[in-house]
Amino acid sequence: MNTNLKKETEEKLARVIKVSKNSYILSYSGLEIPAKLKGNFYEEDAQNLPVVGDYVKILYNENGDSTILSVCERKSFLKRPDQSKTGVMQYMVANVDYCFIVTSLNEDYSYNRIARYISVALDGGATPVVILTKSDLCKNVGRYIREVEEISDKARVHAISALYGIGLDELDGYMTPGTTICLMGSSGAGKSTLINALAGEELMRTSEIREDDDEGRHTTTFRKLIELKNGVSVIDTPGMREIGMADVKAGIDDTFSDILELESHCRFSDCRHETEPGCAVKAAVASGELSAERLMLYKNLGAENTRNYAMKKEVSKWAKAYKKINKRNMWD
Ligand SMILES: Nc1nc2c(ncn2[C@@H]2O[C@H](COP(=O)(O)OP(=O)(O)OP(=O)(O)O)[C@@H](O)[C@H]2O)c(=O)[nH]1
Ligand SMILES: [Mg+2]
Repeated sequence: MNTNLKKETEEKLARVIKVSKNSYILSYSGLEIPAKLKGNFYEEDAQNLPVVGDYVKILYNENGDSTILSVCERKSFLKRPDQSKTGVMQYMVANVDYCFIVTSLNEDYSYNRIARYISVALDGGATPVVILTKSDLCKNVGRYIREVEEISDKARVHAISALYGIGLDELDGYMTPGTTICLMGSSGAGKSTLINALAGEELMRTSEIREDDDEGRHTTTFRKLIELKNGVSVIDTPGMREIGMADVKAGIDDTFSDILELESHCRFSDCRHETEPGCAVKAAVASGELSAERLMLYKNLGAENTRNYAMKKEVSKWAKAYKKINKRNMWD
């Protein structure tokens, strides 16, 4: 009797491995356990709700749902605007050390998209690592590696073939116990195949890219944290069609720090690098030091970020007001 009482009242630490609507699966003491949020969470902003990778304080219940009491401070936190472009944010993962940006070396490869993922990872406090997959299908791997290296000096890059085991040893350095790695990228890029190769066993389902149909084309359909036998945690995520910019200005600036450095030499501190005299950025483009495409990408991502961020702020203002009205009505 007394032991049961102790179990119900003592706070324990667990980690979120899966989220589906209002229910959670946690890793606790070597077990996968179901959990629900404590009632007061419903007054919180969406960004304060638990996401995959979060450490949470719980009341453990061995007979059913445990209760999540609070979310521990996050070491990193990755977010993007929801694809519906309504200003709602999607909070993806927390406490990730490395964000593997998985891109296959075929038509999936996009300089623009990689720059977006790098900005999101840097903004959220994770180290971006670009993994160019399916190197067995590509004849000029070196050219792609050099191009990715030019996107940002903050990102690392590796070319691999999970199918033939090429380049996987380059990833050994990330595989230290206690490390958390999340994998992000388009559907079919090879995220789950890479996890299986790193794990040395078939943990995740993988499949050929399907054409868009009513059932969608994703093989992985939800985010999940998997604890590998070597003590590394990996988070598999469903393929993303696009990665928008919102509330990640610091990450964009970090990715394009070379342009920021040039900006600091412009005559006017609010220079927009258009027609202003004494513009160091335009001068760098003219001399060939900076490519016009790179400058355009920096400007476009910044403008998109400002637009989406303004929408996000508006939406959270309305969400707060809505919650307040609902609460008042409850007591009326
Ligand atoms: N040739 C080649 N094919 C690969 C390689 N890695 C993955 N594939 C193939 O690519 C297809 C898609 O791989 P998945 O691992 O399911 O892709 P995913 O990124 O997890 O896709 P979603 O779960 O839909 O987001 C499968 O048919 C894999 O066999 C590789 O290194 N070389
Ligand atoms: Mg997958």
